[in-house]
Amino acid sequence: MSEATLILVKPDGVARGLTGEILRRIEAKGYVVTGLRMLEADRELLAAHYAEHEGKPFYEPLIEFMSSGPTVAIRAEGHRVIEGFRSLAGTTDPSTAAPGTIRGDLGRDWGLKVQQNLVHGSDSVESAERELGLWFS
Ligand code: D4T
Repeated sequence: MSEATLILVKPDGVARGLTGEILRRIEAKGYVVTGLRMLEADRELLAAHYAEHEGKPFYEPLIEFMSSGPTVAIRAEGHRVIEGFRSLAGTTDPSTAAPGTIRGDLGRDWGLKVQQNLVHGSDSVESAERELGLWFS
C-alpha cells in the first residue's frame, strides 16, 4: 500500500533557489510527486500546522519566518515515504544534520531565534493526513 506525506520547501529554501534541488532529491529517491503548490502561508494556516509548538520559545519566530515569503507544498507518495523523506531531510539542527541529507548538505545555522532548515516533512501517518488537508484543501 502506498503512503503519502506533506513536504514543505520553507521560505528559506524557496528564497535560496533550492526548490528544484529539493524536488530532484525527492524524485531521485524514487518517490512520486502527486501534488505541488506555491503559496504564502497565512497565520491561520501556520497556527494550525504548528499547533503542537504553541507556547514554546521558538514559536513566534517560527510563525514569522514561515510567513516571510512563499512556501512550496509538495504531496509525495511511495511505500514508507514518511520515514524515507525524514531520513532524506536530516535532523532539525542543520549544523549537525548528516552530510548527504538536505539539511546537512544545504542548510546551516544563521544564528537566528528559529532554525531555518529548508524543509518540513510529516512525522506520522496521522500528521500527514492532517497536514495534507491543511495545505491542499
Ligand atoms: P519540521 O516540523 O519543520 O519538519 O521540523 P522538525 O520536525 O525537524 O522539527 P519540529 O517539528 O520539532 O520543529 C518545527 C520547526 O521549529 C524549528 N525549531 C524546532 C527551532 O527553531 N528550535 C527548536 O528547538 C526546535 C525543536 C525548526 C523546525
